[in-house]
Amino acid sequence: MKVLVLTGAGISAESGIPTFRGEDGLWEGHRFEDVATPQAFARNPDLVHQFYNARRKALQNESVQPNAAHVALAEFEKRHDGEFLLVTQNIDDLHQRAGSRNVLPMHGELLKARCMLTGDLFDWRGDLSVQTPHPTEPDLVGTLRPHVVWFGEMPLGLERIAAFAEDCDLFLAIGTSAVVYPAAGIVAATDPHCRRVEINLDHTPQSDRFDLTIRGKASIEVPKFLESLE
Ligand code: BJW
Repeated sequence: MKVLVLTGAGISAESGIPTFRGEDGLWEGHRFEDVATPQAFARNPDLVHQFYNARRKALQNESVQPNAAHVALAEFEKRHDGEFLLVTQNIDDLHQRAGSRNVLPMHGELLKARCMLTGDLFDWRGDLSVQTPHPTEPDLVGTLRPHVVWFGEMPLGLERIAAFAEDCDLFLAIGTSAVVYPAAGIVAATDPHCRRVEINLDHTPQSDRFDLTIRGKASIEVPKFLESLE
C-alpha cells in the first residue's frame, strides 16, 4: 500500500505550537502581509526576523515535544511494508524528532537559514538579523533569511508530491484548514481509487472530497486510525 500523509498546524497544536487561523493564531497582532511575504521582508526585514526569531526560540523550548500523533505516524512508517511519504506544511521539526524518515517539509524549515545570494542552507538555532554574516563567506552580511516559503513563493518538492499523489492508495490529511494552495489541492490530485481520509477538529473547504472525515483531536484520532489499518 502506498501511503501519502499531509499534515498542517493542527497536528502540532497539542505540542504547544499555535495554529495560524485558530483563535490564538500566530497571525494575531501581525497581518499576513506584514510577516509572510517576500514583499514584507523587503519592506521591514527587522520585523520579519523578529517574528521568526521568536518562533525559532519557542520551538526549542523544552515544553515543545512531539505528541502522540507525531509518534504514531513515525511508528506506522517504521512497520509499514510499502511506500510512505509524509508531506508537512509545518516548519517545526516535530515529525523528524518523533522519528519520521520520509518527511517533505513543503513550506520550509524554521531551524534552517538560507543565503539569498548563494542559496546555501545552514542549520540555524539562534537569531537572524540584517547584521548576520554568512557563516562561510565573511564578505556577505545580511543575506540570510529564514528557510520558509512565503505567499507567492514556490513550495518545495511539488514534483515529488504530485508523482506520489497520482498513484497512492491512501491519502491522509491531518490538522490542516485546507485553504492554502497548492497543499489544499493535493486531495484533488489523488487517483480515483485512492482512499482519502481527513482528521481535523472542524469541517474544511475540502472535506467533501474525502471518503472518511474524522472529527477530533489529532493526538487521539491519528493513533486510533493508524491502528485500525493493521
Ligand atoms: C486540529 C487541531 C487538533 C487545530 N487536532 N486538528 C487563489 C486560489 C489558489 C491559490 C491562491 C489564490 N490566491 C493566492 C494563492 C496562492 C497562495 C494561497 O494559497 N493563498 C490562499 C490563502 C488563497 N499560495 C501560495 O502563495 C503558495 N505558493 C504558490 O502558490 O506558488 C505558486 C507560484 C507560481 C509561480 C511562481 C511562484 C509561485 C505558497 C504558500 C506558502 C504558505 N506559507 C505559510 C507560512 C510558512 C512559513 C511559516 O510558518 O511562517 O504556511 S502560510 C501558513 O498557512 C503556513 C501553513 O503551512 C499554511 C497552512 O496552514 P495550516 O497548516 O492548514 O494551519 P491552519 O491554522 O490554517 O489550520 C489548522 C487546522 O488544524 C484547522 O483546520 C483546525 O481545525 C485544525 N486543528 N487543532 C486536529 N488538535
